[in-house]
Amino acid sequence: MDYSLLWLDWKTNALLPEYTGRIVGLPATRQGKAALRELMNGLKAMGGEPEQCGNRETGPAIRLTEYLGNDEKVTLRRRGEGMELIGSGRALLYGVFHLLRHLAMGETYPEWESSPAYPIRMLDHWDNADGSIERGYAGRSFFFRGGRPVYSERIRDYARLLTSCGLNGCCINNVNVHENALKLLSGSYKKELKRIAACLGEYGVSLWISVSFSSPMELSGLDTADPLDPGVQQWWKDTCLQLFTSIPNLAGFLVKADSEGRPGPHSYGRTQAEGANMLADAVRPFGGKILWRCFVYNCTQDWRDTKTDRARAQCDHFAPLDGQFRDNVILQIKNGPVDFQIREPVSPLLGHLEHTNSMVEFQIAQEYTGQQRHVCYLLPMFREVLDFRLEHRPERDKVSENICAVCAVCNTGDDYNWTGHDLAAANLFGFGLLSWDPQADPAEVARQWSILSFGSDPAVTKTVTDILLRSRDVYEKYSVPLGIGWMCVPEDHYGPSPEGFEYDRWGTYHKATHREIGVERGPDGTGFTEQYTPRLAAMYASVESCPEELLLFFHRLPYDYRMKDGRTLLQRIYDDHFEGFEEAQAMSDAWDGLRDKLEPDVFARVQERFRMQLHSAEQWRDVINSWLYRLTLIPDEKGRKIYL
Ligand code: GCV
Repeated sequence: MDYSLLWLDWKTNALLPEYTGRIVGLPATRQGKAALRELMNGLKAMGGEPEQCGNRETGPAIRLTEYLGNDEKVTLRRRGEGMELIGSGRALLYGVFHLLRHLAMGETYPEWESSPAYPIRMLDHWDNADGSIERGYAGRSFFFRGGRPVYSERIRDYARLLTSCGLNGCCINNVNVHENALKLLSGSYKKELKRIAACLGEYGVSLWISVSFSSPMELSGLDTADPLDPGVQQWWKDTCLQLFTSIPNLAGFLVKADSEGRPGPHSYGRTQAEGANMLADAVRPFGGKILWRCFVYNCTQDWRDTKTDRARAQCDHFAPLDGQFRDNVILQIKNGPVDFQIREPVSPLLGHLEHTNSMVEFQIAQEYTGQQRHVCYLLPMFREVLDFRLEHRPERDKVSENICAVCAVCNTGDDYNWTGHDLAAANLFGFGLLSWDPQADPAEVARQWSILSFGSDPAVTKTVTDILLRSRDVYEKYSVPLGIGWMCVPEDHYGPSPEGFEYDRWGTYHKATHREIGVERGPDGTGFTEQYTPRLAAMYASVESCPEELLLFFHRLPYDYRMKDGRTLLQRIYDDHFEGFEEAQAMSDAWDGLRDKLEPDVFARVQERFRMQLHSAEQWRDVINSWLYRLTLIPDEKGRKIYL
């Protein structure tokens, strides 16, 4: 096998309790059977010798009790001296993986009664038909090769990984749908898709595909894709009939429309709701859903235009449409108002949709957070977003209570370790657990992941957990300061380039001069703060009450502005950059201390990533500090070396 099994390796020193020696119960469904197989194989991998006893219960055992249906609620409870797992086939899968995880960590009776917080918990792949991955940092696609989808055993193991951490959906192709990926709709790859869907389905994972809004033109030569055109509507209905009837596990479509050059309803003078609803009507007979992205903004802005603010765009476009979307449309909203930066406020749009389904889109592909060469554990950020109180509706105030689904742009590829950086797999595992339970504790998730991935040596667990939990703050310190965003190299988005985006069309400006930096987003500026409810709007609008980590997201300030601890803004930025690099060095040293405690190849792979991270962190420190020093001519109070 040319890939690892990540946390499903089950190599552990755990002492298995007696009841794990007998398995009772004969699940009838494909998913139930998969659960039984996983249980047997998992226990064997842990050194057990489980015996399958049919339905005979002759002593302490694990009993699998399967209910018919598709419900995801799972119960694990003590039964005499043994355990019982109760649920539908797919719920048994979750139960089995939960049990195995906890046995592997040495827990004897991991009782659990749980339902996932959301019915849709999925990963979005940005895989292209040619096998490349947009913003992919872990090799090439394992879904596509040479222009078409391909089935492989790896997809089965991928489905196992997803289910084992609670995920149940996967969109296999890029939201930017080009070339052969267009044909996923047309039936050309029906056989391949069917095979992939069946494989995912055995593990309770639904297949989704991204489609282009102008498919009727691109695939069939229609002269319009206008959503109100009866010919277009019929085209989508016919296409969906073909597709959904041949692929039973297809859940629906993900659509990026009117975004970054992609076609959409705006080209025909129609609203986003009219566009989404037309597709929703076409998939409805098959129980399908439309995930409609809200990443709609002007990406051809002139940097001299001081009126337009990209942060405002999503609310401006979608908030007025609340209530106009069909009930099988879910608006997919990036966690922040701009684009997956290391620090952004929560997207205000998440609060505005009272009568429309919405979901949060996170990104575990670390596009702006170190590209899986830097360690950056994102669960603390995701928890902050899910816990954020929007203050729109007291009864369901938090983001986590306002949404009906979650997804993350995926960080996997065909690298041996799936995620490029071994430690980046913690984001995949953690996102799964968090999507099941938005209250999951990032520290506990990190601890579990570390034990399951690297074994139970407490020194390893402590070091790995510490590194993960510090990593986001460290990355933030040496990279882009105080919420200002961007400052990375255009195109590949890796490494520092403080003015790289400044005179370009993307609307991501900081407008730094020798006196001040930042865009004013309060009522006297772009008015973005007004998209929040009044208390939050006032909090962000005032420099005094704005959270300091977001200061330069919301405000334009002089470099001698005094922070709460008395330092100037500029000194804070200098300090963060020096400290951030030193802390990255400390994380790398901590990893070096594990040399004798880990498998040599794992140790070496991560050590190599730390080498890349330190090189890049040093660049970030020096480029940002030098740039600001040259701009302001204000020296570092501590007299440290700033390169010129
Ligand atoms: C898939 C950013 C990325 C693009 C990505 C886009 C999106 O602009 O750089 O690669 O396209 O977001 O989320 O649609």
